[in-house]
Amino acid sequence: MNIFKSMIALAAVVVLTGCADNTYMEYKTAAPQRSADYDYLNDYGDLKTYVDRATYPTFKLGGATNAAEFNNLGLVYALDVANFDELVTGNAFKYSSIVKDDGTMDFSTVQKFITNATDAGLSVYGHTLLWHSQQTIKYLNGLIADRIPQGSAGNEYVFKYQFENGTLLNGWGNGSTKEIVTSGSHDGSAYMKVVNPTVADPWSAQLAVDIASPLEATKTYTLHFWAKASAEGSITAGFQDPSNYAGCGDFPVINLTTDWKEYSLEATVTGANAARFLYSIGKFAGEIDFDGIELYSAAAATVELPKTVVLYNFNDGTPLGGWGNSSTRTVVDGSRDGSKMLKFTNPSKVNSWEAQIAVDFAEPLEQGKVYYLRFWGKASAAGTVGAGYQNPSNYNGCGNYPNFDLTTDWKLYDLATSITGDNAKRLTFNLGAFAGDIYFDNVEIYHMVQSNTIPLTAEEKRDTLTWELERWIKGMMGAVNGKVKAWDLCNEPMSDGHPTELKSAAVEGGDNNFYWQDYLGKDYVRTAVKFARQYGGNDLVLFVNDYNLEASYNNNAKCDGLINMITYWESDGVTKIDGIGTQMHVSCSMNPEQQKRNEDAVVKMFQKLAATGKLIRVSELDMGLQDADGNAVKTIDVTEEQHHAMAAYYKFIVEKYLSLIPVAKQYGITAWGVTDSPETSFWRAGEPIGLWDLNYYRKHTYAGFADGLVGK
Ligand SMILES: [Ca+2]
Ligand SMILES: [Ca+2]
Repeated sequence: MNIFKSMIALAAVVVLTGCADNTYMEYKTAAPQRSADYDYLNDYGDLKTYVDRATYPTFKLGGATNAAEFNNLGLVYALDVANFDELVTGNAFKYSSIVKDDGTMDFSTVQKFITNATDAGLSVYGHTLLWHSQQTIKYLNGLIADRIPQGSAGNEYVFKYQFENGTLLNGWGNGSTKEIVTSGSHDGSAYMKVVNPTVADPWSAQLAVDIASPLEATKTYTLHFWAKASAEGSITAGFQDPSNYAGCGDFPVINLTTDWKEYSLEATVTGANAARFLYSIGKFAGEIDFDGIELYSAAAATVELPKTVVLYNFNDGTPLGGWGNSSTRTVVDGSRDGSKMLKFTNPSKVNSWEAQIAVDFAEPLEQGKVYYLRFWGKASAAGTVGAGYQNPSNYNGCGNYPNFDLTTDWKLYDLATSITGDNAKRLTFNLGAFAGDIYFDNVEIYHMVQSNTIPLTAEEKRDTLTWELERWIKGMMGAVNGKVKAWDLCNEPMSDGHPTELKSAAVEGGDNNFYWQDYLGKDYVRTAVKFARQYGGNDLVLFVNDYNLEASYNNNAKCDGLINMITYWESDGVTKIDGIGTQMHVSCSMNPEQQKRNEDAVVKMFQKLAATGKLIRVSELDMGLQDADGNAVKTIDVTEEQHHAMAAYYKFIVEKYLSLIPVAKQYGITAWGVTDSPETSFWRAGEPIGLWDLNYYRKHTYAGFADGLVGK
């Protein structure tokens, strides 16, 4: 049967009958077109009926679903309601599903879903509050974008007319006249007197200033002037393209009064050749006096920011070069921040240049420019030493820093000098006059650059994103209004390559990822727990959820890493994480040795998780199939034998969960692959991950899952 046609037929049935339960009844069993090998599935009940409620009272059978499909109240809804205790949505609760590019939050799908699920007697699990994927990157990056400096660097004037030197504006039309009056302006100074004898069209009498180069399109300019008129009335002002007389932006209408009045108006340039400024005064008959006419724009403010030329923290164990008097330069532990540092040892006092540390650059420093030398230093005794730049080809000095005093305590030095010679490609510390040990760390050369923007400091980014995390969690908790009690507080924190560490952009990358922990630090989960309980109540059940905890290839290293990280998060005595979610996107291997390793690692994981004493949830159980060579097998290629192997692995996993996790700590198991994955899916495309096939007919895996629940 053509799957596409069958899906169309299915959709039609749902729409026509409008009764989801009846529709679902037809599809809950073995497919009619399949062999008799599937007939036994007709005898199975709905999946959740296999949970032994007396023995496992807290166990919830969960299912992942698509909120929009569920909200259609059709077949998916009927299947979910019949088979599961609790639902989790694949995407609807995720940050990028709710937070728009402008930061507004839309919880309508979430709220509709919660209403439909709870009305049907199901609970809803929240997935997820804190993650690196499916984040609204544009909005988040905007929050921590560079700041524009406050204020302005002053005004950039296009023209100024004070009329003290006798220069008038140009002008024409309607017999209008203009002249300088040498005193009597608002400040007693000279001004321009304009007379328009009769009322005419506004543009028939004009005052003009032609501008040498056109004003910048889209830029806003300020027109400032004083004016006084013989009667109240109005005139206009604006920009024009003198080649075609097209308007290029107008100022607001100018209402004249009979007293001197100061005007300050803004207009934005709209055309490419705004090379003329105009007052259009034709509508006003009478005398207008002008003074102090200025057109200007605000110049962008700039700031000076340090720019690093080189920075050595010695944490990779590499020392700096140098020579002389049997002095040594080694990297040792014990810097002021606990990191590695450079240790310089000079056995005896000699001339300052006879024992040196040297740093060579690829490019010479710029002659005439000021370079700063900043470092932490301390020494085995007090003393005075120096540093400076050198041309390494002829050893000529190119600028010396002031000598600096060493002390036996750490001190931050920040010295300045100009480069006074060419080919300044070497920095030397001139240390011969000091006998003993000198320690250096974070040796940095920098210079100052002008910038129109200011990067946020790490602290500002942390504060901003903490604010956003609070806004997001508060918004979500408000939207679910107490109806979602259990949450993936944090999803997938641990690095695969470094399973004892958190993920970070530097290691994991991904243009579409946003690693909150990179900005908020390791304690970001503590912060999120605090907000979740503050806005969602202390009775929330909060999980940290991750994948590959059952991985055999690294002996469950990620499981260990996650457990240790949770121990760290809780070590503040305040943070409480109630449970651990293990996703279990597993694969069943047709290689018996590999499958044995898979199963052993699943057992080990459950044992490790059980030992934490936390609630344990299998949060996203689905299963692919690997052939004996380790290649993923597509659904269309799966043999009956392989289907049965998958069913057996499902049974194994469910049984091990029930037997290894203490009953009181069994939150439950959620099936992520309810149906097989379509070829077009982003998730395990075309793979046989489901308990149902794509036509919603039960598979052998359904029986395996059910048999595991009852321990059959
Ligand atoms: Ca004046
Ligand atoms: Ca260091």
